[in-house]
Amino acid sequence: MFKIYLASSNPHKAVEIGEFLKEIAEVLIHPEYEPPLEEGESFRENAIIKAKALSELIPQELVLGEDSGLVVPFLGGAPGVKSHRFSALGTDLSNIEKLLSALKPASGKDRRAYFVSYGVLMRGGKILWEGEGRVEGEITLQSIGEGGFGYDPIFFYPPLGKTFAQLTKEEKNRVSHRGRMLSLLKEFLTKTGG
Ligand code: ITT
Repeated sequence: MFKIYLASSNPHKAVEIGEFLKEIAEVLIHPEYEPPLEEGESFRENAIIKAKALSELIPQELVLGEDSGLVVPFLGGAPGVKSHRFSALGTDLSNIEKLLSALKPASGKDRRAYFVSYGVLMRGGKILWEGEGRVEGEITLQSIGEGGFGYDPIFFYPPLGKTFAQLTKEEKNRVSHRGRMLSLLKEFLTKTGG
């Protein structure tokens, strides 16, 4: 069993990641982790910034930095790396409201969007593994469903005919950007030998 410390302040991510890796790793939050400023211009840069911040605190441990977000081509890629702070208030509700109003002029085809999750596994400040997961969908006209977090209620996933907020944690992990990134990480960990 691996022990992996997650460089994140988002409890929803911790639950999804812990659930996904539970057979192979114990996923922990370090109480002294202070989220660094995410000043990178890419998901990869921000994932490295987060992993490095935690790795400096506990250099002997495995740490995972994850940066994710929603990319809407009609909006030139926004909210992208700024997904968490898209609206001035930065709450899930205000982010969703801002996105829905920005997409008012968009036709059906222009409502395409995809989620990205970039993961970086580090020990002692050195990258041991990195990988990316993506999932494509469409932005709905209004929120549907109660589960998940962030933009899940307005992210419609055509193969299942539901928004991410209508999926169970297991269903979301099976198809999501984070689940796809984590299955690559799991492959790496399995090869390395737990
Ligand atoms: P940490 O940086 O501390 O991990 P965070 O929530 O700020 O927490 P990010 O910087 O990676 O994480 O921002 C990701 C944002 O993208 C997140 O706050 C959501 O708004 C959105 N997002 C990412 N994954 C999502 C998912 O699975 N479902 C819905 N929204 C998601």
